[in-house]
Amino acid sequence: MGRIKTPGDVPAGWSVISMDTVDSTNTVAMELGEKDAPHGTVVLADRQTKGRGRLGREWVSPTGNIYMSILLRPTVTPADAALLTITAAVACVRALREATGLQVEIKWPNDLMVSGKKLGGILTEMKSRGPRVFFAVVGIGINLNSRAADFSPELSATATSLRVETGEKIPKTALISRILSEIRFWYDELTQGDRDRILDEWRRLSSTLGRDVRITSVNETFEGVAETLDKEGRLIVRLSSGIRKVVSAGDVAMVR
Ligand code: BT5
Repeated sequence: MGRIKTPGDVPAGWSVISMDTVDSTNTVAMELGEKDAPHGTVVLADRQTKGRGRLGREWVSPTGNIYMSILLRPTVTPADAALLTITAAVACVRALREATGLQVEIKWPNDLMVSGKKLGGILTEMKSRGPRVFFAVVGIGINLNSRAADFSPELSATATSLRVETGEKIPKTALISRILSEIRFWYDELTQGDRDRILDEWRRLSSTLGRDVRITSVNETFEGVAETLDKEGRLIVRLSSGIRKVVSAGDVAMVR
């Protein structure tokens, strides 16, 4: 499986498996989940050959950025699992803001944005057993050291990196430790603490709420105002007719 190294600071009881090249850290972590690897196993890679986004999309994964997946054995129901993405987004944005001072924001449901461009994304996958989540994998990709010229012409209009935004090369290990400790804190809040605190923090860190948005889901596209996030992590959108729609999956584009 490649060399194993531990970044400076990993939350107590968690462990890190670090590899040079993998197809996808999410795929590796899902396989480890099937093999009874413990809660808190973190899979890190320098690059991915088949990095994945949602709905079979590609996550472009050259060397120098963060690709990491965390295996969790949560005591939540599958219906609550959308909150894992919400929780991870809060953790990542807090860590990124603290580390860089950049105004990183969350675009519902899983985008980490800065200056209106995509800095990173989260992909949560899970395996259920009966009414429970047997395990979940939270995958995080963050563009750290890509330069503007490294992005394909297609991505350069929509993607950015910490290096592009700050003009500096960003050390990876310290940032990973910071993200992991935030994830641990907010994950404990989700499973044992106050969920409203996570939702409030998400609302505070989001660029989506209060905006005119266009929602594209598997079977429809519509526009409205993104009003709030509900307790299950769904987006509530008010149409011009006044009707409110509850969106549990889809893509958001800012209209104005
Ligand atoms: C995501 O999907 O944003 C989830 C990305 C999760 C990636 C991590 S890396 C570690 C772990 N292992 C994996 O295999 N995946 C996770 P989605 O919202 O569907 O966005 C995908 C879209 O983002 C693509 O269709 C492109 O338009 C764009 N994109 C692809 N690569 C990008 C990049 N490096 N930076 C910015 N945008 C990118």
